[in-house]
Amino acid sequence: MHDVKKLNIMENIHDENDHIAEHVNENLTDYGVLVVNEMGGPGVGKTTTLKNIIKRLSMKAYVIEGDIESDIDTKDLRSLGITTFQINTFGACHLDAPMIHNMVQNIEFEKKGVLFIENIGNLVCPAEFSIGEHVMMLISTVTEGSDKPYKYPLAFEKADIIIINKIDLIPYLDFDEDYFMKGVRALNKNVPVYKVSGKTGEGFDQVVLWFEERAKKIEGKHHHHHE
Ligand SMILES: Nc1nc2c(ncn2[C@@H]2O[C@H](COP(=O)(O)OP(=O)(O)OP(=O)(O)O)[C@@H](O)[C@H]2O)c(=O)[nH]1
Ligand SMILES: [Mg+2]
Repeated sequence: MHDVKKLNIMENIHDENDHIAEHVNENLTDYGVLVVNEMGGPGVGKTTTLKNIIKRLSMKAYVIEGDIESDIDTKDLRSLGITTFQINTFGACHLDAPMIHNMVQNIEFEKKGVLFIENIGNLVCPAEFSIGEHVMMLISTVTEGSDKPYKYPLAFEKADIIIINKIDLIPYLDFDEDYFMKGVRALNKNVPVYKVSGKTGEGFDQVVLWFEERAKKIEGKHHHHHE
């Protein structure tokens, strides 16, 4: 009986969250803004990836930084001239749609472009909550080990693009790419996977091309909406 009640409450929380997420998504689609939910464990290079993508991107970039505490990443991005907003959850292990909804109401999207949302460093909870994204970008690394798709399947299953970061460290590690990719493909047959180094910048040109192509689809919708 208790389990049934608990299940219903969890379902309601997810329904409510998904409803608001849909609203956020529609709103930003209207502005011609592609919304990217960036996920990955602590220290995999989420912020480093954003810096590498944004400096190569031909479109306007907006960033929302999600952290339990601190505004270290926000200060870092702002020092580079990147339009960045901070959300602190003070405990919660993931961002949710109401948090994003509240934040985007205060952002002036004066140009079309891409809104990158760096989620809380965590490979589990963020995968369970939609925050209005068009694209779920998962950052993985060669330093985490090749077994991560098998142990944290939901994030890999839901990803629209997967980045394997820190490839400059491959010579010092025993990352088994075949095993890793076998796990990825079992969960997500067609997801594009890009190997990059946030340190050297290797591989980011292709990632940026993918985002520019993906963002065009939003623009298309945008024009259509006003015709
Ligand atoms: N060698 C190497 N180091 C990297 C690479 N990318 C990131 N780092 C380093 O890894 C550390 C963490 O990078 P961040 O970009 O802060 O990672 P994050 O995922 O944003 O971390 P949190 O926001 O704390 O979860 C930093 O010291 C980076 O300099 C890479 O490709 N190669
Ligand atoms: Mg970060």
